[in-house]
Amino acid sequence: MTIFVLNGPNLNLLGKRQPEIYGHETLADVEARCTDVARDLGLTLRFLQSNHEGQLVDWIHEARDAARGILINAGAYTHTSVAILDALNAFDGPVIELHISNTHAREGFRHHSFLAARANGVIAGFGTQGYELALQRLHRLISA
Ligand code: CA2
Repeated sequence: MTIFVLNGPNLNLLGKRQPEIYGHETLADVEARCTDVARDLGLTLRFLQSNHEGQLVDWIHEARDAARGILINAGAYTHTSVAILDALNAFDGPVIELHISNTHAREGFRHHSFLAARANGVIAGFGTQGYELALQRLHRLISA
């Protein structure tokens, strides 16, 4: 049961800038915690990050044959990318959209998500703990 965990632009800087918004954990810390949770749930993870929209689209295409579910923090592409929405629409399994911060408590341009219409659920504002919650939900959805 493989899950793709996709992280979009600038998330490679997690833990290195703006800790008041995104916390102190690095993306490597998040990956380590996700790997522990996944092991307990019997999931296999591919944990990926790119600053490039097309790379994220390519990984979503790859997930069509290689993954049962997708957890995606598309970063700022959440608010701009019809291409990522189209790619997710071509994926058959469950998709959870995740944001570390509560995007609804931030600037107006972060309130709209192009991806939310495709997502089975959206997690926002739970910090990096949201990744664990999303994995638990994906596990439930693909085990049902
Ligand atoms: O809250 C989230 O997870 C976001 O997806 C993060 C994106 C932002 O554009 C979304 O509106 C909400 C930004 C990721 C930038 O990550 C950084 C982390 C540390 C330092 C600088 C940027």
